[in-house]
Amino acid sequence: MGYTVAVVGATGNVGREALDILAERGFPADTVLAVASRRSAGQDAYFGDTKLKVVALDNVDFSKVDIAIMSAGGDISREWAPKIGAAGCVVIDNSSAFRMDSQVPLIVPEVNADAIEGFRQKNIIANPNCSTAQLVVALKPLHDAATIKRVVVSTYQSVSGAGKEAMDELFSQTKSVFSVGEIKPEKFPKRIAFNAIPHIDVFMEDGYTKEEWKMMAETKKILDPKIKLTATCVRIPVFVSHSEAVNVEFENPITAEEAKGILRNAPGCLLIDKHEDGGYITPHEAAGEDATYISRVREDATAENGLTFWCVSDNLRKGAALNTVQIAEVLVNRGLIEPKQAAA
Ligand code: 11C
Repeated sequence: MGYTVAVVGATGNVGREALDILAERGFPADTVLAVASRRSAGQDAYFGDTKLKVVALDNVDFSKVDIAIMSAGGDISREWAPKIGAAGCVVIDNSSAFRMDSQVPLIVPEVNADAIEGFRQKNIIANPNCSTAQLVVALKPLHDAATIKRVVVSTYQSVSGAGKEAMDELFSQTKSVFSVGEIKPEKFPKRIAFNAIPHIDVFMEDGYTKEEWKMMAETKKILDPKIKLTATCVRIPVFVSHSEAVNVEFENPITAEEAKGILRNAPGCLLIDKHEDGGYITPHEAAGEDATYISRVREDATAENGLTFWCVSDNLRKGAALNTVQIAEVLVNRGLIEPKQAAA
């Protein structure tokens, strides 16, 4: 007997990707529900080749559902995740609503799968921000080898992180540049076509943006609270995949060759690093893929034990939907939940 899984936010970028990935990886589900707002109810969604009718969130009896993967935004999660959890369904939440809650584990399976045990407190597990997920996958094996003291990261983030309308805005602005049409930013604070915007999410009091703050706070919670991290997050005109330029200072010596050897064998990482034209990964090539790609690993001569590298991953997959499905797999593979239908 398999599990009953609900994907909440099934019509959004991440929800559609989650349905695809559940099917691709053969998740042991007997029943998959595509769930969204009342406005989207009745639309079609696809679980592999199976067509599903989207059902409205308030019509689902979550006491009969084993796992709910939620990607419907922070407001919906804040309202619904506690209710769904209280109904006995484990919520894997992709929003930022519960990430810093001490009773909610924040999980990247390659990094801190053992922390998942804490989910029983609220029946909620949080999925990190996309730019954090790929970063910690790359940092974890290096931290184990030489202990990270400080990280300086600059991101180059795709527009899909901001949703479907943001992707449409890049598309229409790009066409408008060549057809003399007026360019009016709507979703983004400035024109995104042929531009770079150093502003993602809201500003905080100290001048950082919330996206930058999330990278710092989530890395501490997932990997190690002692790691110091400063980030500059930038939106660029790319549809899918976030890129990051990462500079790391370690407690102990580590050479670029040692780091490459470690990253070559690290879970979730794929090292593509040749010192020749095209011997590195770009966002275009990472889109649709599961790995966190690492390129351009080199020693930083300006720091005592410093390394610099380039890291790229599909923000809708490892940064969101894939990570939520991997968390669901940890629950199942470790026998932490049983299908309710079997219990009935
Ligand atoms: C972006 N990283 O690229 C954001 C999207 O906290 O889950 C994800 C926001 C979050 O705009």
